[in-house]
Amino acid sequence: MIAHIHDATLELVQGDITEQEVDVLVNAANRHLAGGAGADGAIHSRGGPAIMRETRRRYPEGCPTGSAVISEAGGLPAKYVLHAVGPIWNDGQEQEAELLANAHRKCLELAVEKDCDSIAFPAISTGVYGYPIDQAARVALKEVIQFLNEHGKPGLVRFVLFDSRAFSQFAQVLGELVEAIT
Ligand code: AR6
Repeated sequence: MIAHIHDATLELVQGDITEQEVDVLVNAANRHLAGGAGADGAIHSRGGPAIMRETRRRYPEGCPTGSAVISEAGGLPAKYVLHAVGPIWNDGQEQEAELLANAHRKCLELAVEKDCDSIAFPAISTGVYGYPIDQAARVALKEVIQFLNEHGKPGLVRFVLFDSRAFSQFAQVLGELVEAIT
């Protein structure tokens, strides 16, 4: 599914984040940048140890929730990996939406700062961190649409949804949001 926001393209695909040929891949990381399961496990396993070496050296304190840090992409088909730390879901009582939106915005800011024109996000926080997928989709897509409306770039923002349920939830929310703004 594709939507055009100004000159930029917002795209939803079902697939594996590590297979995306874009300038920047976003990782769903943890505050310690310690590696883990899910998208994080796949990125480190396919990207190789150079990624962890760089994050350990540059970010020994890790990364706060709601933010992101950048590293090289090792063997992945991208220039950079952005390690974004989404919130752990706690019934929506702990500023989860704000933190999730901030993590997306920080990734977009870093991509633009590095002159990267394409970026792929997984559905941050919706796996191990338990964020309900429909609510996460609304927060993530709204933030991206707002950023593209304000900045007109990156030229391609792709959400890579791992399974058909996540894809259909994102597609439904994107349909509603695009209808609301056109
Ligand atoms: N490509 C795209 N999406 C994926 C992939 C993949 N290869 N693998 C899983 N997903 P998660 P979180 C989906 O758990 O919830 C890690 O251990 C998955 O189905 O990767 O932010 C970190 O180290 C889900 O929809 O990230 C942290 O400790 C989405 O990616 C913690 O998990 C996010 O699931 C972060 O939890």
